[in-house]
Amino acid sequence: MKQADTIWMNGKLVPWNEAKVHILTHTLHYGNGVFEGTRAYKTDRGLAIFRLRDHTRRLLDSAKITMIKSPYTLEELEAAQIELLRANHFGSNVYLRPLIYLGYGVMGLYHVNAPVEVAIAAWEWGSYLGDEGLQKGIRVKISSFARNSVKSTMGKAKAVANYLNSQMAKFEAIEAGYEEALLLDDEGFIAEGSGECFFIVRDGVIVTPPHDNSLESITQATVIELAEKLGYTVEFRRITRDEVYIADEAFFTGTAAEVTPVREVDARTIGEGKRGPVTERLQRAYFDVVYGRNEDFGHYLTYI
Ligand code: PPE
Repeated sequence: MKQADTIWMNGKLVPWNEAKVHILTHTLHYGNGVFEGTRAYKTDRGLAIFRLRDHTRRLLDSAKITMIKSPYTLEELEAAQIELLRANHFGSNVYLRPLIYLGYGVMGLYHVNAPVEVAIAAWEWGSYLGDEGLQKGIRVKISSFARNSVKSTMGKAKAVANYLNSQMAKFEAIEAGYEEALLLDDEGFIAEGSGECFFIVRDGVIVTPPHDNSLESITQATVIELAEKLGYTVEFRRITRDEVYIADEAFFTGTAAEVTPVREVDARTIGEGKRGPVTERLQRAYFDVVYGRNEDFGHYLTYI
């Protein structure tokens, strides 16, 4: 992560190194906070935030789900993100991380009296799973951890606490020599990656699991929209691990991961063991959109 000049905290731009919290910050102890991950790309017309409105809306939806009252409106939060990018002089693509959290002042689990704080950081961030991963595909392990069950957590919220599950799965996969984890739900069907949505391609049909146990991914929605425009059939249905093993292609999507091909899952080579043709087409189409090269999708970009 490359340090920037300032971070937006509760309405003010503060120097990067001074964006601090008290040790009794409620979220730090009990995990109720919500965040977003949004990218801004260096287009030919300057820096542009991809799907700012959708990410900001999901941030507020996450807060609603976890009973946190945002002190800022959708419009104010959007303006803050734009202000932050204008104030910092970024030389390359940027990742934005808004966080609504419970601050210092109340201890104990009953959280509604804790002060609500908002911070937005932005930094230059390259490819999430490596440049080589984007081109050649990555090796993935199905996790021994089931994805957070809907019986006890709320996966539609991009909530801080949901990421302990992701973190443990990621650690396990890396420790085992893989690059990313793929989590099953508590019934054994594919849920999502530790921080990505998952797709397979079989006989030219693109398949992705429904959102029963996963985040409603904005990148997934974009890729589906692109795939349908390109004439592909897209199915939203459950996928089992053995179907993944025999898929022609597989890939992850996410704001950070963008469109990352998967070349191996649990020592089974997927397709030809490299980025497949459908994945490559979708990946190219995705980059055309985020870099402002596809006018049909211009409405998804907020130029700074
Ligand atoms: N599932 C999970 C669990 C998830 O965290 C993400 C994003 C997605 C799906 C894809 O959602 P979307 O970005 O709307 O397409 N993960 C973020 C966190 C990455 C991180 O390590 O931090 C991201 O991609 O920004």
